[in-house]
Amino acid sequence: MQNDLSNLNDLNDLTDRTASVPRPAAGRRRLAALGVLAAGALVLGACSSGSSSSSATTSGSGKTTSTTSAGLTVTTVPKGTVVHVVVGDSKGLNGPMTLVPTPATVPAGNVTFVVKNTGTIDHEMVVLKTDTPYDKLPIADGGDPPAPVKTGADKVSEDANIGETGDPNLKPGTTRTFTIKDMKAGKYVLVCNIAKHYGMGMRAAFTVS
Ligand SMILES: [Cu+2]
Repeated sequence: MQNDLSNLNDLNDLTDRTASVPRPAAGRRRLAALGVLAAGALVLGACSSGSSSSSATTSGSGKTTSTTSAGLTVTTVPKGTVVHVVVGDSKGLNGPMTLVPTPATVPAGNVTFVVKNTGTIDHEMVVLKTDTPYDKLPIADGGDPPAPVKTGADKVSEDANIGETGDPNLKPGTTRTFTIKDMKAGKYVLVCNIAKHYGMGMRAAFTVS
């Protein structure tokens, strides 16, 4: 194989070329898909998901390590901005919970969220596109997926969900990464929408400038 995949530029070069080939060989297609997953920066027609986010296991620094079909290990840093989000608690449902993004304001474009659960119970992180202040979202939903309920509401609506850590929830001590492509300038709210967690403090303002 002529291509050296030891750095991001080469991987992107290969991905770009592959994307322009009408019917790439299976191996190359898989390689291209890996590139998209790793870089979180390209959209190929082959993507069947309607979601704008992708996920991969990372080291916690935003770097993604993938092993190609050729057996090469490729470490890439996603294009765009990396936001580290720490979700946590110290007493589960018996104490306050926190969700802290750093930085809380980023430039428009691709944004990779590296979410680490430093708490004692499962958490998640959901990005909502809303102008409502982060601590004023109505707790009017319940169930999974969340839906409006007349009594026993313990979640906020996820109608404005544009990206999330997804299933399963993050176990204590684990980290998960996902990228939202082409985030537009505006106001967002980051929440953990596991039952009761939003109300117990797992919410933060997030701005794209
Ligand atoms: Cu939580």
